[in-house]
Amino acid sequence: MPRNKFIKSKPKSSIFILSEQGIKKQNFIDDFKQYYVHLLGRDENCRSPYYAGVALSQAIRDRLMERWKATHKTYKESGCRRAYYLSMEYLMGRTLSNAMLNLGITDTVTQAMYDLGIEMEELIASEQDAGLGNGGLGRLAACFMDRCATLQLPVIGYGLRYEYGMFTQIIVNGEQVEKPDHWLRHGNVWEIERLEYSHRIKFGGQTKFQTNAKGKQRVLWVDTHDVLAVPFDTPIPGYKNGTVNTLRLWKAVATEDFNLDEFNAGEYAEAVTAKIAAENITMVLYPNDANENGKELRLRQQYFLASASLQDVIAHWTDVNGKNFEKFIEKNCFQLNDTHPSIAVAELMRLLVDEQHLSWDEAWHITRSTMAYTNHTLLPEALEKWPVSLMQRLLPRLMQIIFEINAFFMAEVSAHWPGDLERLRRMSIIEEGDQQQVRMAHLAIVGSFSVNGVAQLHSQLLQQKLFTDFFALWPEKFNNKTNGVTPRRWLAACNPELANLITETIGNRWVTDLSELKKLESYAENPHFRKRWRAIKQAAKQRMIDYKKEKSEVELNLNVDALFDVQVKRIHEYKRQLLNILHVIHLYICIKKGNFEERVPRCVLIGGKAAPGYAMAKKIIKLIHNVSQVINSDPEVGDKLVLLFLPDYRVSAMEKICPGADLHEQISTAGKEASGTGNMKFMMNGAITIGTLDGANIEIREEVGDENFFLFGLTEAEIEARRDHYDPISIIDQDEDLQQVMHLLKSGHFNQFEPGIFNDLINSITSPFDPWMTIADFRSYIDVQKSVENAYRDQDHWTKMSILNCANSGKFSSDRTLLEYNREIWKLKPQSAKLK
Ligand code: JN2
Repeated sequence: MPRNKFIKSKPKSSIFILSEQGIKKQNFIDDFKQYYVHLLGRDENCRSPYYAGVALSQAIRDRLMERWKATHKTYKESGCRRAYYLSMEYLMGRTLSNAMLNLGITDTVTQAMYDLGIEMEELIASEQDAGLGNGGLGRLAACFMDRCATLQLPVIGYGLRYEYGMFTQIIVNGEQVEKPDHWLRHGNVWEIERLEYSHRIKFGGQTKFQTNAKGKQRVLWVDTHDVLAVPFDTPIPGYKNGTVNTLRLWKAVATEDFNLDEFNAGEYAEAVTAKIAAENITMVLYPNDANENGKELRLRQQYFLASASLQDVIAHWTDVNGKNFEKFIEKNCFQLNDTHPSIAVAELMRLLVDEQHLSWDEAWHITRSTMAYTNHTLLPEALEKWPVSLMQRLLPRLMQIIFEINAFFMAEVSAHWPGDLERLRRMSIIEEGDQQQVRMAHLAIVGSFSVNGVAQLHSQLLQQKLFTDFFALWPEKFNNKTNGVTPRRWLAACNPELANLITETIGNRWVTDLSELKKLESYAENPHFRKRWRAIKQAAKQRMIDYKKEKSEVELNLNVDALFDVQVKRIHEYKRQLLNILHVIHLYICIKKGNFEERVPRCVLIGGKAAPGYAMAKKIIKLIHNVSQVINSDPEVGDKLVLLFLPDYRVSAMEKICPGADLHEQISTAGKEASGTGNMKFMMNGAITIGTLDGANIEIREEVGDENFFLFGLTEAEIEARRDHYDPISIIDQDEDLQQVMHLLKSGHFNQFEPGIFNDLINSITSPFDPWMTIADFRSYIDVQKSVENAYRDQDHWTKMSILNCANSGKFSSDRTLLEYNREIWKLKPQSAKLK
């Protein structure tokens, strides 16, 4: 698409070059007033902090614009190699405070607002979370965007601009009720619509073969129902480095002619219905976390993302290089965030063969050299499969291409293992059966040059279990990239008190080089430093208490000296919130029996959303609620034990929670949690982990040392060895504490007026087929929880452990992760953008 068509001749003075807006306090005050009064039309009678927040965001966005443009120009002029992150989810959270931090203007702006009598905290809190993601995978994508900009890597994030993000969770009588999150209702100051870069996406129709004058056969995809993909760009500022990268989210819009055809035929209602169907594609984020549901609309979303993003890259390429694709491989790389965008493998083939007229072999070489795939789960129920019949109807050309890719691939496998039909069946991209299905992970592996897991154990299990055949065929494709999180949001911004103490002690280089935190280690021995550390931790706990009390209708017995024990994440059986509850019930029994002397008061906080269709997860929430009602209202329990469910857990809630946590629960069944990233955020903020040998826990423990990590439970190998003779009933029989807990649960003590509601939960954990083997880990969990208390009683020692956790969290910065992605997969050169 030609750019800037409306400019006919080369102008003498470019209308596009503005002088940079100042970042002095007075400039902010002026701009703020300008936006508040003139753009938004508000005056002193407006009491809502929302509009002030918008006015300030506008003023800050202006300051990003020049840098954004300069970055763009730098990338363009250098013709550098670029990577594209394709993800169905970006869980960005709030933008304002992060933007100020990265521009280095937090103090100036806070002061400017103060002069105007405006509380910065309130403005920050008035911003909606951009909740375009479910959990780990979506938040990781957001951390990666931040880090790429900080490392000055030319990476564009591609995703979908959902009108409705992750639902808001409210709790009614202990049950989760989902409320739609219409986050765009009041507009979004951070995005810029770029109609000029729209693309057309095809659905349905049929394919036709055509032979051209030279006798070459081509495939035409015709009679399609097209939808326009319109990009909305969000600036992603690097940390104080002048770079501003782009997150490009696609919105589905009905094409005009498509509507007009029907409209002209007098079918007005049909035309409107078709318009709505088209625009439905980006209406809502699927809230399924790690479960696939196989809905047609989801496949539409996936193809929409893949096609729009690839067309965008190819349009940019042909703009500069015409039809010459020789150097395409050198300059481009696509990272697939799980299999959700993996239809991109077939779509790139289609674009190159059908539209750019490359040969199959050339196109396949390009595809296989530019695609890289990250897997984020080992759970079989989360592995995507699409019925061939659905794909044939919705994406007929893509289905042909997938069959063709598979035919070539099957030939490759046969050549490697002649006559091994069983292996062919296992490895095929097409799963045979009552209904044929496309295995998206196989498509992703076959079409990529790199396949990675997100923690050492996870990557190892991918190679040894899930994808063993593929590993045997292409060992060189497989690699590990342990996850990381951005210390800017997860320490500098969310815990400024601790961040200031760290900076005061070891300087500020840790913000961009987290391994610097190691220097804190020696201060762990310093009593004065420990005292200050503890005071900050206590203040954070107090803030959490105040926040909670403010929101709660009932009187809460919260004590700042209690051990704050936190588990916040999606509710899922494999994450074993149930194990946590069994422990809480055990403590409750101890108190009721008068066996609580010598024990430490504890406040257990649990938060998280359940997928709306996941009945067991919803029951777990109800159980937490009911247990907490019994415990929290029992005067005999008092402040010895408090259990709280935190409704509507999301990014901005985590920012409040992680500074105040003492203990963090990462207690999944070994081998089930791919990595976990909450564990990294808590570690940075000086919480100590109680956890199994699962996901990134293993590496966290390696970094911080056994003595600063509370380990319990079976290993992955032990879990698997136990499975076929697992007998939870006999474990219960042999453990008096567990017997009492199960007895109380079964007796209906926590559901006196709701008989039988927890039977499913009880049956699942007492079944010999319980995949999560909760009962198997009970004893070691309870015992280690006791040693947690012993450690906590010695506050000085605990503080030392806390400091050491923070000091050794350097590995878990997304800087390290991205440097690895870049060194081994993307191979990009950092580009330093210069402002004129
Ligand atoms: C995921 C993995 C994940 C999914 C999410 C359907 C499915 C989906 C599929 C999302 C949807 C939406 C596969 O559980 C792991 C964590 O251990 C890990 O830390 C993070 C980041 O690597 O990824 C999580 N996986 F509609 O979120």
